[in-house]
Amino acid sequence: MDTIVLIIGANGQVGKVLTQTLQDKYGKESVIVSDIRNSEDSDGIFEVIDATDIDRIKEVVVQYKVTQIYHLAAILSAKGEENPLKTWNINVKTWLNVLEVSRLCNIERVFYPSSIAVFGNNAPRNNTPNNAYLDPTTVYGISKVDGENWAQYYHIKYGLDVRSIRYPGIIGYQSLPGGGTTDYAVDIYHKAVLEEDFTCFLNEDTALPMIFIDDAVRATIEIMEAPTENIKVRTSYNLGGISFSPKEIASEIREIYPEFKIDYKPDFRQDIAEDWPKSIDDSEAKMDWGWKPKYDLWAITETMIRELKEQYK
Ligand code: AKB
Repeated sequence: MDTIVLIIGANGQVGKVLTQTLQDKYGKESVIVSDIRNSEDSDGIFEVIDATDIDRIKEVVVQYKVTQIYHLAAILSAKGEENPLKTWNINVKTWLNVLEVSRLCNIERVFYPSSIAVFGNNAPRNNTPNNAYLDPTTVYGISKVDGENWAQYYHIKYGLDVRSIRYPGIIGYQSLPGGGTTDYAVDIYHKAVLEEDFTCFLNEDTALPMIFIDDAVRATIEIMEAPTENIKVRTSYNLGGISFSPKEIASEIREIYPEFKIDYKPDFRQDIAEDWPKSIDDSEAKMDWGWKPKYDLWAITETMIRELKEQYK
């Protein structure tokens, strides 16, 4: 059977790059791109889907004979705290709808993005293992723990082939992330290239796990392509890239922009970051499906600055 992919929540930071990569891989006619709002720069088949509406998801799946779903729609950690009940409702309901449609329509493979936000105060902060205790302190984190467990439930009970990664903060130049605690690590490059000062909402020493967008998208496709027997964790896999603090990223940026200035005004996102891991142990992803990150902080910095300079020209 030919692979027909549906991407839900495709207008976001991961969705944009994943769409392009999957279109290159399978052809534009085999990738159904969707989001709650139309996308002006969408190239290919686009369907508006409000993923809280299960009938609408089913309609598109049946119409295009979809075989794989990537469910990317979610409200992130910082934005989620503004309206916890709405965040819970959207994050959990959309995911349950995707799982149910996948079960009813015999979808072959489903992707679920989890996050380092699943960890809380009772997990080791350094090199946090895959099976560490999960007691998140944001509604986003709680919804992701819940989503991971539902993924495993559908796998055990119905044999649905759901695969999931816990993304660290993702750094990319293609779009601005919205509503996350790790967003500063994208904004900072924009300010540097515009030769403006940057005010960071985290303290200078707050280290968090991060990953470059190319690595994040490659990991997503690699886990989806891995042989079924290699996927041993059916909740979610830790995914490591690198780990750095605002002070460290600023110092890398100064290698290119020596005049770059940063100051620190921590807000409520500092509390969120303090409950998250500083670094991640992703040995299970490495062992089970061969995960290997490519970008270190210097490679990210060089690429971000080169690409953003082009964009701002
Ligand atoms: C966020 O900061 O909320 C996200 C995440 C780590 O899941 N980038």
